[in-house]
Amino acid sequence: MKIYDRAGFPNPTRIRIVVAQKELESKIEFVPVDLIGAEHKQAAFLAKNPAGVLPVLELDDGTLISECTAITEYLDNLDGNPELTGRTASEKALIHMMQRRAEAFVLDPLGIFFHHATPGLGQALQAYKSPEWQGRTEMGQREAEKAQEGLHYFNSVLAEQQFLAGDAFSMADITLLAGLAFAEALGVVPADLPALKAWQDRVAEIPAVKNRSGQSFLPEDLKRMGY
Ligand SMILES: N[C@@H](CCC(=O)N[C@@H](CS)C(=O)NCC(=O)O)C(=O)O
Repeated sequence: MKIYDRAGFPNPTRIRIVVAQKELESKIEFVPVDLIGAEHKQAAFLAKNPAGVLPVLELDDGTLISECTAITEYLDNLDGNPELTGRTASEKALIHMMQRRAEAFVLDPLGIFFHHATPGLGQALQAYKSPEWQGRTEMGQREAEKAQEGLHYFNSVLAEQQFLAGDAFSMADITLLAGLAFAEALGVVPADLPALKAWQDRVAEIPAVKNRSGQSFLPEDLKRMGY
């Protein structure tokens, strides 16, 4: 199998954690995509994923799977023990509910904030930016605030339970980890979130999160861009 990705970006890192958790490193070839050079917007990559985003999983028979949740479902089910996406009907439902909340409440608004209210990936990749959003104006700030409200919500969930979907580490935790790391890179994490912080420290000790197939959570690309 091949995974097309870019070191350290939030969504590729989600899948690196899954690969590490499922001990699939030896079965996967990681193919770096030049995201800063807009390789993912060229015809060859768009043929693999018309959404023009990373990561993408390519199976040995040529089947292409994009979207982190779909890739996670596939990799998690290969060994017949879907620990990250749920073994029972109710586990599956709760994990998908909480992971979608982590996307909708944190990752999605941060993506809009990053792309429209900050320099984002740069002029070459983002010729269009909402003009009224430049300079972190009110509209952009609203997206950052939405993500902060989301982090407060997860703080309240984690004050009651160990992990987002109950008492076991799951795909939902991985999505929130990526969201929180993105929020840290953008400097928008609220100060007083003790349960969220305790969860972050706890989850950081999970071997797959520690190792995550060699990827850092703060992309060198973003550091170079001054984030
Ligand atoms: N919903 C997608 C999101 C993927 C995504 O937005 N990936 C980012 C990297 S973190 C990307 O490729 N961005 C490039 C761009 O927006 O041009 C998923 O779950 O895989």
